[in-house]
Amino acid sequence: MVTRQDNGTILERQAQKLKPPSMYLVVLLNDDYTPMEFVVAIIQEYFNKDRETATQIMLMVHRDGKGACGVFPKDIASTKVELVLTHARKAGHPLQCVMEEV
Ligand code: TYC
Repeated sequence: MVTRQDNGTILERQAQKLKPPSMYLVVLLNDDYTPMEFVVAIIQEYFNKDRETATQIMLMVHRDGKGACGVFPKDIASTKVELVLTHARKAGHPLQCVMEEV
């Protein structure tokens, strides 16, 4: 952004610094072993979806190989990925969950 002031260059740098933080999609990946019901429960618990929406997302992942559960700032996305993976491993399922910069 260019402004009509003597110190235009400085103002331009400030505008760049103030751009909003990147957002990240949290994405579930399909596999052949994790039970559908487990995935639905994960989506409800960690992404605050109702049962119907969670089922639709799970079926999309099952059909297309991957599906987004939500978009969050970096630290929140990262925490959700860790919580989902920890929950899945404790239950003995190979469910994969990743984050992608939007
Ligand atoms: N494909 C799995 C099955 O048939 C279900 C599944 C859905 C697994 C979504 C992972 O992220 C996933 N049991």
